[in-house]
Amino acid sequence: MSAKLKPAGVVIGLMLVTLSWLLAAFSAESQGVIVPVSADGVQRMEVMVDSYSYTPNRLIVKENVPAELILKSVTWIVPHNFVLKSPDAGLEIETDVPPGETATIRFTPTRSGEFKFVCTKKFLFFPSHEDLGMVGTLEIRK
Ligand SMILES: [Cu+2]
Repeated sequence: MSAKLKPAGVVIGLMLVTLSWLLAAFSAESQGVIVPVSADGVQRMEVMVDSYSYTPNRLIVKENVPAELILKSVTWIVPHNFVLKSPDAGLEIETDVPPGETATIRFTPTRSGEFKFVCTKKFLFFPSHEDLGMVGTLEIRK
């Protein structure tokens, strides 16, 4: 293969990744995504963090099974975070996701229900990211 073809391959690859994210976002909005259990018994999923969205934005996990969310920022400048405070369900999460970086959160949900997570970042007098739609739902099933 010639070296000239490589950039085209990268572009096509990035387009496919973007397309799969868009499809995930579309299906996530309608019914949510069941977080799969990995071989090590952990419910694990990547969540794309962008301005101003989480993709997928409705995550479904089982209670009393350890979970791990890998938050991947795809922004260049804007910092985000992931905040979910519901101590009665074993959830006390506040994690920064700097631009272009990845943050991993681990928790074990202890109570079924629906819990809202948000980005609480805000720049000066602009609306908060939550107000701009940067919200999601963690659904915990028995
Ligand atoms: Cu944000």
